[in-house]
Amino acid sequence: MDRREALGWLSAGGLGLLSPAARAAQETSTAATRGLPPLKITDIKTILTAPNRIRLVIVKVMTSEPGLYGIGCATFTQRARVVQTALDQYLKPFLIGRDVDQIEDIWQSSYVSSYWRNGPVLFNAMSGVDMALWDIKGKRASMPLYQLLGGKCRFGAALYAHVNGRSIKEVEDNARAAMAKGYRHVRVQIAIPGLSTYGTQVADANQPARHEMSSPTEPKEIWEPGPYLRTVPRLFEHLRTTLGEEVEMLHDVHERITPAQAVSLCKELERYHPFFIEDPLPPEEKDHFHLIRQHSTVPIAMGELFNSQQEYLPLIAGRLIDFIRIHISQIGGLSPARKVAALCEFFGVKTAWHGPGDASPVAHAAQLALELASPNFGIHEGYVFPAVTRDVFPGTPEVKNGYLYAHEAPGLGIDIDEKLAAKYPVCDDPPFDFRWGMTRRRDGTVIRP
Ligand code: GCO
Ligand code: MG
Repeated sequence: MDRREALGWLSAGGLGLLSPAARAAQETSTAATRGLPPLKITDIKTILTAPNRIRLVIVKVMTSEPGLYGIGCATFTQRARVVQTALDQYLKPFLIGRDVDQIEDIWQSSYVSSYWRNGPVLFNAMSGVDMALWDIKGKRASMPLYQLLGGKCRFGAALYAHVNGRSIKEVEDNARAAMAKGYRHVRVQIAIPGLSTYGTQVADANQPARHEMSSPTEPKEIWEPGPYLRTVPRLFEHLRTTLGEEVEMLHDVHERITPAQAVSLCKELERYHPFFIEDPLPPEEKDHFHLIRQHSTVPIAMGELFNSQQEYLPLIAGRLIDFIRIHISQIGGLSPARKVAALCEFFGVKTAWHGPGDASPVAHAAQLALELASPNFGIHEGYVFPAVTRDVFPGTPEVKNGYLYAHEAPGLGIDIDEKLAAKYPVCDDPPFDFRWGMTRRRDGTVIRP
C-alpha cells in the first residue's frame, strides 16, 4: 500500500472498526485538513519601537491570506539595528514564498543559511520569524498557542517582582510593597554605596562612555566584589528575619565575581533558602559550576547569555543548574525553546526564561504559552510594562496577584499597533546604551559585564 492509499484507508475508517459517527467525524476533520489552503510568506516587516525607551525589535510575517499575519520578538536591544539588517537584507529574501506551515523546516534552513551560525544577531532575527509563524499557526487552528504546545498544566504563571533599594531597609519596604500586591517571589538587589551595582543602576545609560581607560576610574563606573560579597548575606539575613518564611527570595549576581567567591557566596546564602541565585558566574566560566554544586545546595539559575546548544547542554545534562534562564529570542525562538524545556524536564531543571524589559511583550506572551504547557515550569521573570507599552502591544499578558495570565485569543494573543509604535522611535543618538562595557574595578580593569 503506498502512502496515498494508506491515507485513504485511514480516512475510510481503517479496518472498519470505527462507528459510523466516529467515521463521519474523521472524514470531516480530514476534509478540513485538506481544506486548509496552502499559505505562503509574502512579506516580512521589521518594526523598531521604544515606547518605554527600551529598543524593541518586532517582526511581522505577512501571508498570502489577506489579513492573516503573525508577530514575533527579535529584540537584541544593544544591537537593534544589526538585527534589523539581518532581517531586511538576508532572512526576508530567503523566506519570501515559503510555506508558513513548515515552521521547523524554515528554522532549520534559516539556521544554516548564513553557513556560520549561533550568534545573537542571527538568532534574534530567526526568533522574530519563528514566533510569528507559531502565532500564525495558532490563528489558523483558532487556538491559543499553549493549546498547540500541549495544553495548560496550570492556570497562570507565577512571576517574581523586581525589588531593589539603596539600603537594606529600603529593600525590605519595597519587598513588602510587592508582597502586598500578591507577589510571593521577590528578586532582591541592593545598592552598594559608592559602587555601580547591577540591579540598582542610577547612572544614565545613554551617557557616552569614556573611550580610554580612565585613571582613576570614575566613581559611577566602579565595581568591587568585596563590599558586595559582604553585604548580600546581611541583606538575606535581614529579609528572612523580617519578611518571614513564606516569601521566596531570588538574587541576580550578574556574573562579576570569581569562581571561589561564587562558591563562598552560595554557601553563605544557603541558610536563608533562596529560591535561586542567578548567574553566579559568567558563561565563560561554566566549567566551574560543578564547584558550586560540590559545596552548596543553593538552587542555581543560569543562561541568559547563552546562544548555542553547546553552551547550555553540558550544564543541563550535567545536572549543574536548577533553572534554565535562556533569553528565548537569543537561541532562535520558540522552536528551540520548546526542545530545551522538554530536555530540561528529563534532567530535573525548571524553566525561568529571561524576561526583563528588553524581552518585548510579544516575547513574554510566547514564554507564557510555553510555561503554561511545561510541567517543569519554575518561575516567570516579572516585568510590569507601563501603560504606554501595553497600548503599543494590545493583548500584553495581564499580571494579577503574582501571576501572569494568557489572553485566550488564537496564536500568541498579542498584536502591535504599528501607528502607535511609530510614535516611539528607537533612539539612534546614541544608538545603544553605553553602560555595558563601562563598569571597571578601581584599577581600571573591565569587569564582566
Ligand atoms: C535579568 C537580566 C537583565 C539584563 C538585561 C541586559 O536577569 O533580568 O540580568 O536585567 O541585565 O536584560 O539587557
Ligand atoms: Mg540576570
